[in-house]
Amino acid sequence: MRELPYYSVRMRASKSKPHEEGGKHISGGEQLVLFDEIRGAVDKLLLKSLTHSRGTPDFAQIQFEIVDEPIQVISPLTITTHITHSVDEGQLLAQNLLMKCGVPFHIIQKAYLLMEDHAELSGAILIDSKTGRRLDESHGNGKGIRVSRMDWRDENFKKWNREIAANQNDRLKEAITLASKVSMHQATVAELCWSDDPDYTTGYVASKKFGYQRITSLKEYGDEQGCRIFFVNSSEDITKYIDYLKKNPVLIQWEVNHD
Ligand code: WAQ
Ligand code: MG
Ligand code: MG
Ligand code: MG
Repeated sequence: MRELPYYSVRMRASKSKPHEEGGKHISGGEQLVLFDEIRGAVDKLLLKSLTHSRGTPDFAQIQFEIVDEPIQVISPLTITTHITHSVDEGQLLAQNLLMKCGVPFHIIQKAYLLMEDHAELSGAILIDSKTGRRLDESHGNGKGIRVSRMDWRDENFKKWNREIAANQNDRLKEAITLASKVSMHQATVAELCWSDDPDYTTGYVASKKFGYQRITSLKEYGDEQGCRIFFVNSSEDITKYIDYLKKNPVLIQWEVNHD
């Protein structure tokens, strides 16, 4: 039996100028869908770009392309939610989790400094978990690496959601999808993330070992400074790693008896 081909559909939207000319990042999105679903995916991404809490875009690009590589099907990371009552409490917890994953405290501090110096990112910063050196700058436009070609089929996500999360939310789906793809790779030590959307304060630390650890307050409401950092084992081939993040197609699938 021949499997149907999948298509990668991607969107990026910015304000005042395109990203590469220094415009403000508004929104991005990626989906992996079948041919008959391209129109729906484009529609959904267009709506996402036009109705965003970071502002109205002046530039947007939506594109699709066929994916030739075989699709890898993986399980979602396990999810744990920590209700925290202040940003200080949330941040302390995030840092403790990163240390449990093996990222030393002084590297975490370096990462926060790097992040503050690069406020206008549309992708993820890659940081060497042993030296704190940034690893992605010579790859791409300096705006971070955008992970792409991953998705979680709605039906399966809804099933997972009903039984595990009870939080019907596209953002959660997108974040776990990305975190599961990223964690899967042996070069990833841990990921730290919170949204750059001013109306969303929940973020997470993700890793193979501890799964997707949600933390409800990683920044103040109204703050437009987001974060996405991958702590990386740099003894792995970084060019290949970045290629995996951008190009390898991954679908998330949850099986009831498989965890
Ligand atoms: N690849 C790499 N980096 C990305 C990607 C991607 N596909 N998408 C977003 N980023 C980076 C980019 O720098 C953004 O500014 C930053 O992450 C935040 O993106 O309830 O919504 O899409 O469990 O605003 C996590 C918690 C929400 C969800 C994360 O991030 C939950 C979120 P956003
Ligand atoms: Mg997103
Ligand atoms: Mg894609
Ligand atoms: Mg955002």
